[in-house]
Amino acid sequence: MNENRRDFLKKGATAIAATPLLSGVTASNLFADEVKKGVVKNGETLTAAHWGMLKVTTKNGIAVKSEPIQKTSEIYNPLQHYTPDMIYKSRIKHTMVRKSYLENPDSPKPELRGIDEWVEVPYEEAIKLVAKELKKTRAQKGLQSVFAGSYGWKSSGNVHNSIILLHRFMNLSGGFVGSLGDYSTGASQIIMPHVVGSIEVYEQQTSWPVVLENSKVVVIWGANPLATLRIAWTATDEQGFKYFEELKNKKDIKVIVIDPIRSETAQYFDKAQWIAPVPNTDTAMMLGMMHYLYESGKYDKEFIENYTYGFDKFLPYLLGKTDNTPKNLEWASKICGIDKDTLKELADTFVSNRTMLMSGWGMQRAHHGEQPHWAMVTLAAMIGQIGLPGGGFGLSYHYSNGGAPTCKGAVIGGVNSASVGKFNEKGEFIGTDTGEFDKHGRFVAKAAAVAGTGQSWLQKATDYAFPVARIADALLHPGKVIDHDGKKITYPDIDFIYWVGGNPLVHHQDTNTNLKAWRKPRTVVVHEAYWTPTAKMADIVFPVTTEYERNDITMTGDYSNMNIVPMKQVVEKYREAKDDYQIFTDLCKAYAKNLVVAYTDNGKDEFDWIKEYYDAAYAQVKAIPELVSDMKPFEEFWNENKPVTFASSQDSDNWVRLGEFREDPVLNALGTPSGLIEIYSDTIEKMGYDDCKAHPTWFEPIEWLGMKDKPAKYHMISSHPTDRLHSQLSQTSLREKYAIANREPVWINENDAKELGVKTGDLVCVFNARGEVLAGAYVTKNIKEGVVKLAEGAWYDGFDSGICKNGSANVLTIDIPTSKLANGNISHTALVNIRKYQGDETPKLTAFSEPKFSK
Ligand SMILES: Nc1nc2c(c(=O)[nH]1)N[C@H]1C(S)=C(S)[C@@H](COP(=O)(O)OP(=O)(O)OC[C@H]3O[C@@H](n4cnc5c(=O)[nH]c(N)nc54)[C@H](O)[C@@H]3O)O[C@H]1N2
Ligand SMILES: Nc1nc2c(c(=O)[nH]1)N[C@H]1C(S)=C(S)[C@@H](COP(=O)(O)OP(=O)(O)OC[C@H]3O[C@@H](n4cnc5c(=O)[nH]c(N)nc54)[C@H](O)[C@@H]3O)O[C@H]1N2
Ligand SMILES: [Mo]
Repeated sequence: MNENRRDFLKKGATAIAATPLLSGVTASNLFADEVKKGVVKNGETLTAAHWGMLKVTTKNGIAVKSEPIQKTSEIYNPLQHYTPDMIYKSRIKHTMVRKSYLENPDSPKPELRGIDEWVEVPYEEAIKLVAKELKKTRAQKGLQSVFAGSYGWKSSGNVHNSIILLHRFMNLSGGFVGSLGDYSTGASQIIMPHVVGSIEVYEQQTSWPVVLENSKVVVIWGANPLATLRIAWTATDEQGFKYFEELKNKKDIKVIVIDPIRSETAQYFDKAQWIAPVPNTDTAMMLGMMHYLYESGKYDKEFIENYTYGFDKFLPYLLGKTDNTPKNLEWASKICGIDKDTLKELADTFVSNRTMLMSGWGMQRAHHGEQPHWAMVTLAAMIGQIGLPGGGFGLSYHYSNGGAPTCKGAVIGGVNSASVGKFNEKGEFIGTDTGEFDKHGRFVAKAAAVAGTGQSWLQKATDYAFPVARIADALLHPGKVIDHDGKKITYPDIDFIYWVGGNPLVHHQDTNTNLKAWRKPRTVVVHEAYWTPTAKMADIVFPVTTEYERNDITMTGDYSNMNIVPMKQVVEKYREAKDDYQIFTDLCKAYAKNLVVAYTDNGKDEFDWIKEYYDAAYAQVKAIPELVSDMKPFEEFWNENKPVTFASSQDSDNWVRLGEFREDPVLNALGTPSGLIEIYSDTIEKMGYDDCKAHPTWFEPIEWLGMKDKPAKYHMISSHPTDRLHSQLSQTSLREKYAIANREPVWINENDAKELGVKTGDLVCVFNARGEVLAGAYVTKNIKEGVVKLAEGAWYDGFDSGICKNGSANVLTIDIPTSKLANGNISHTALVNIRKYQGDETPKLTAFSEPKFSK
């Protein structure tokens, strides 16, 4: 999985984490006896999840209650209250193997995946089976046939990081094919480096205190922070909520929300102006404003002159010299559906007030998703406030507490993915490119191997890594050559999939095509805690512990890096569930002699790792006097049941994104070829792509409301779910609060609903040429006419009938790339039809039930 996603944090983390791993301290002397290890049978235990620092109450060893440990704002986060359900509902109880696979792994009837019966097998037998079949695949088909990119949101915790643990196992045991980029910002993270020299989407934002003091207008453009800030990649500290609450209380800042949906955020800012464009037309809307600013001479000529490159080469397009179509307000208005006076007024408001354009990522998860953020940066450049306090653009205020000032403190390291193993002719593990056994038989990894969790895991398979959202295409079309950001990539021939910490049968677009793709390889292995659709589509499933059944450590933030939290085991391990770390440790033992020594770094258990990361951070705090904190020695920290909290510095409170560039664009040049903001990119021009030109361009999406001969009537937006993290928390009783007709709700505009004869509470079919789902109608005026919303992440429930009974949005989405440049997914580009469900009997929901077991 893409690790530069979390780069801002990792730069520090890897540097610190690297040191102790080299130090040759033995596992046994790392551990102090006084640490309290057992679970508290009756009482409160501190842990953390993506959705915050949690206090979980146990009674007689059973988790009964879960609450946040602190309150940073009045904004309620329901996700924090369902830990008991996460421990006890829809769990996988035993190690299971699909019947046909068990009968004959060489001819396992992959077409029966998802429909076949399951057989319970002893854990040790399954371990041997996986080791054997993995070795077989590598021997027969090469390492390029083993895919372990394994994208997903897993759980918090720096030790039990299932995906890195998988990469570590796959690397040390011989190598694998990984993936590039992520689903979140597939388009932006590739285009932004060409435009501003950095990925922007995971970078620290102009600090909130600066925004609150200086901005006069805040535009929340295609973002829903009241929902998306309920979680963070590490664990949220809810600083984002605190600042959005302060924004609401600031009477002198005007808030504008631009979104086809009047989201929870738009509703929270009840005085905000709500502008609802036709989905996927923001680029046209922005071009219209740019045209107006240019023609009226109101744009900042000096900024364009001094800080940008290629405006002159973009102008002929803007003015219509190249295509006879001036991108004026009339033109824009026809496409985006906002009248031209409103567009003009918006542009005037932006240039005449200190304006912060805060954008989410929804609009770049669309066909030609490279364009809206490029257009936004260009618009911001014309407004001329980039690098000024409270002005410009920000692409991460809605995510993981972006803009919360970074604290001055130490950073906790994490387990790394090591590098590719080597074996002797007897098949014994003898070391890696960067690590070897010393004369005492201890494995010593050198700096290169442990320096970060970056792309080192691709070493041998680099030629075969492909953009993450091309997975189904790659499975279906081995050998196909695709374009990607100026390079050519050849798909590998995948015959073995190993997935942990993600739910690809739910997260990937066009489920019916995806199902076909997943029925191609010979072997699919999955570690899951729950019977998710991905677990149901596997051949071998190992039940894993949840984060509440093991010990770990995490930071919070992610930008703030505010706390270090002990994640303490809340309850005993559920049934046969084992930690991912345990399973990989056992696989190492079964796979090759000595492999386990390298894998466990000479026998470390979870506490050895936790203490090692903590101690490294502690040493840093002690060595650098400015890093003041209440950090204590590990044993005290662990036993105390409290987080360590760091404070921000004045520097980070006052930080302005691109401020240094504005001060001196020569000395602080951007990482673009010109060193300036590139409105025109010669690099992209040279690629010669027809679907991504050298400047921001309006392209018609493959499906949208303004197209001729629409294949379906409504534009479906599959937003991130407010009451889940993707598919996580689906099976909890929180679902009862939002499900309609016991299905995922679909938002329908009241006028559309009238025409359809549908009212709130009705069971409806949402369908198009790609598939069909059942959903519960929610009729509202909080969505633009012609647009419907079906949040992503509902567990797919269509193995038996082909129709998803649980409203999984991706049954309806399109699996093509944003463009040849970025190959991002286009989740938010899809037209659908709706009709009221007509059958006599309501199909029974089986999304959360166990699959068929063989007697
Ligand atoms: N239509 C549509 N589709 C989308 C999107 C969209 O906007 N619209 N958004 C996309 C985006 S941005 C993303 S990031 C993806 C998210 O897609 P995913 O990250 O795949 O979604 P999650 O539901 O978080 O899946 C994580 C899984 O890991 C499991 N898990 C948790 N902890 C552990 C562990 O310790 N070990 C193991 N082995 N497993 C564990 C959980 O039970 C869960 O099933 O979805 C993408 N899909
Ligand atoms: N509660 C919760 N929080 C989450 C997640 C979750 O699953 N649950 N997922 C996390 C992850 S992995 C990610 S990547 C982020 C995702 O963060 P985002 O990508 O920002 O989230 P989305 O919900 O996809 O889209 C945000 C808003 O964009 C709007 N939108 C969609 N298309 C368009 C368009 O064409 N134009 C305009 N103007 N607006 C549009 C949607 O209506 C929505 O309100 O959220 C993170 N936070
Ligand atoms: Mo994401």
